[in-house]
Parts: sequence; C-alpha cells; structure tokens
Amino acid sequence: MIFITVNFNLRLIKMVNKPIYLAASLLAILSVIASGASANNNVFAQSDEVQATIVPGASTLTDTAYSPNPIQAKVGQEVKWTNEDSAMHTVTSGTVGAADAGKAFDSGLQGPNALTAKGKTFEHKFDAAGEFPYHCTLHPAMVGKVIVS
Ligand SMILES: [Cu+2]
Repeated sequence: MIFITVNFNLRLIKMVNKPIYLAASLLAILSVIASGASANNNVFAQSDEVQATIVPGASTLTDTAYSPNPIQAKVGQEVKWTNEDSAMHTVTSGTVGAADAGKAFDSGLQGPNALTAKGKTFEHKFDAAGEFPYHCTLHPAMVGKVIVS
C-alpha cells in the first residue's frame, strides 16, 4: 500500500508542471492515503487478535523463527502464536537471561498454554504501547519482538 502510493506520487509529480495540478494531485494522494488508513482501521476493528506462528524448523533459526518478526499490534490487541513446528517451543517475554524474563508473559514448559506440539497456541494481550522482546527458553537463539502502538 505504501509503495503503491509512493510510485503513484512520483509519477504524478513528474507529469505535472503547474502548481494547481500539483495541489490537485496532492489532494488526490492524501485522499488515497486517508482511505487506506481507514480501511486498515476497519481491519483492526474486526479482529482483536494478531496471528503469528513459530515456523517449521524454528529450532535452527534465530530472528526468523517467529513470524512475522517483528509483530505489529495495537494497544489492547491479543497476539496469538501457533506452533507450526514439530518440536516444542516457548514464547517467553524479555531477552535471554534477563532478570525479568518470563514475567510479562510465558507459554511455559507445561500446562494448557505450553506450545508442546504442532497446532498448539499461546495468546497474550498487550495493554501498553512499547517494544516487547521475547524468546524461546528451549532454543535461546530464537528471538522475536512485538511492537505495540
Ligand atoms: Cu524453541
């Protein structure tokens, strides 16, 4: 969406040579951006959950083990991770070895939230804006980040 708008924008600017056309084309571009933004808001309004996965073969990966990475979420949204790998993993808040690791959220190693097998899911609701790194305690090279805005 952003790339399409930028290309459109550049083409229009090359085409126009009078200020009034430039102003009109800027208005057209702004309306395209505005309608795109409201469409995005509608998508968020319809879904209070952001989908993410732990990809197949994640044990051997680093910052591509969780997808997408980073995960973009809005304040108040839930992020739902689905384990698409055959191995067990965790979604554990904080950086590897940090004193507060796992305090904010942790799928853990056992219990109903544990991502023990393919198809298992873990959810966490993000109530504040910020950047939230997380990792897998079983494979500390697996790292990701949630950006909440
Ligand atoms: Cu893992």
